Amino acid sequence: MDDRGISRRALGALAAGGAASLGLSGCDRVGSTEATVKSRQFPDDFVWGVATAAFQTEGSPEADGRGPSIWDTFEKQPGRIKDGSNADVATDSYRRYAEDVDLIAGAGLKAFRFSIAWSRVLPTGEGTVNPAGLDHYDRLVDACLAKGVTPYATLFHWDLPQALQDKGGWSARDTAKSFADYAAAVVGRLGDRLKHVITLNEPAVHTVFGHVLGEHAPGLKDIALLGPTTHHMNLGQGLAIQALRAAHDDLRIGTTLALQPCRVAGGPLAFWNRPAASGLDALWNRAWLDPLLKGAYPVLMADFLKGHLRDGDLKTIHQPIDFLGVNYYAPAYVNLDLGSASHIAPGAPPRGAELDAFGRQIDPSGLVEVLTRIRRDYGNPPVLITENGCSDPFGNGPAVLDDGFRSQYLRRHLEAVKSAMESGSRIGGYFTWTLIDNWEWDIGYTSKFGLVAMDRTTGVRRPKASYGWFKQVAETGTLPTA
Ligand code: IFM
Repeated sequence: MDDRGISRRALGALAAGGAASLGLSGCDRVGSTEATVKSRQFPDDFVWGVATAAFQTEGSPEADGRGPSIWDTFEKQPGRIKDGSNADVATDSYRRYAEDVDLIAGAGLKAFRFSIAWSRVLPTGEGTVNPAGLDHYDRLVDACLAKGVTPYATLFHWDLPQALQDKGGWSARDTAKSFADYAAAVVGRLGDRLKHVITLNEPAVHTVFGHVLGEHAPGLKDIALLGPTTHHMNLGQGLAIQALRAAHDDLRIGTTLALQPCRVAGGPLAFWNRPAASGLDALWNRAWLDPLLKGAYPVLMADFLKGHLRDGDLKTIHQPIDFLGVNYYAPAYVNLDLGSASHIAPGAPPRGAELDAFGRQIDPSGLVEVLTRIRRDYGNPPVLITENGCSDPFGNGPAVLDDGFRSQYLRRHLEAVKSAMESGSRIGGYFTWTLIDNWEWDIGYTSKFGLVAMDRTTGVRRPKASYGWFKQVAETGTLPTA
């Protein structure tokens, strides 16, 4: 660490730790992770939905003039994807979207969060719009509306057009402007029916895993990219919100952040870990929340951002939003490591912690912590839980159809949501991740997060027990006790 916050070398050590470094701890023991609720009844207008993403589900990479994205490039590079798979078919949802919408409506869900593939709309990311690519989303939006399902479209869920990456991707300032143009093209065609738009999905994950750790596309490992990538995604979001509102004044616009409490790892010298935890919190949570909701970057980001901020940028980024999307899976724990050059090191989960298939701690209290912070420190904006869910045990085996563990995971996190609501948080909905077992980025098909299993040979979908469980919750608005 240096006196201006996390140093470039400091983040380099996180890179060395890999993915696990961002979510694990060395806490001594686990405290209670449960949230308590006064009532198990959600409001009538609470939105129940599922979330998906284009690259993880659509397949049909060459259909109707789609251009390649950075994930098409990345998945073909040897050794990048754990099981050597690609997303050429995924859940085949480009062709089977109507079946997906039927499954959503069949579960009594009233909302579908999907993402739009930028390179279907603009094959090179900019320039001439490809109407055939937009036709797909036109059909999808209409299919949702016909079934009483409200579409929520995410504009960027990590699949940047490769042609833009060739010009520097998000580390280039021009990409922010291209993103706003793309946003305008989407609502220019769909905005008469698509009223809920989410600008970015988990930009911290895309920045850190894609540009610093090299584990996601575009596969870069360069700490110098952290500042420009963060800033240009924030700037692009601000410009996109302006463009969206200029096109249609009745849109409900939000963004989706992967928020994690950055807890100080335990042990006898726990207090030493505080600066490291603050550093991670700055680049993972506050680098996105603060400029959007407060109009300023955290001081700890100053070193990274040097030379990239221009006059007026923060004003552009500080746009009013209609909701903040929160994706929550687990807390992070951080160690200070005097033995490493950076002084920052990953911990391990607390002893005795309950872990999901990712090795992430199952801790609903972390969601309460995140929601409490948004309420107390950020003016209590309206919130949607835009992702939460868990995977079957990893591997290539069949999906677990009798997935009581998933219903329990959802129930416990919904208790956290309800508990925060009872404390005053303005939470309007909950989207579980995800509908159908899909392609999980660098680990391919080895994880299964769906309420529905899919036979990858035939494409046939088969609801799991959790599908029926979630249906009952959505239809009654009542959370069972078990
Ligand atoms: O599959 C991902 C999704 O794309 C973004 N949020 C986390 C999910 C599960 O890891």
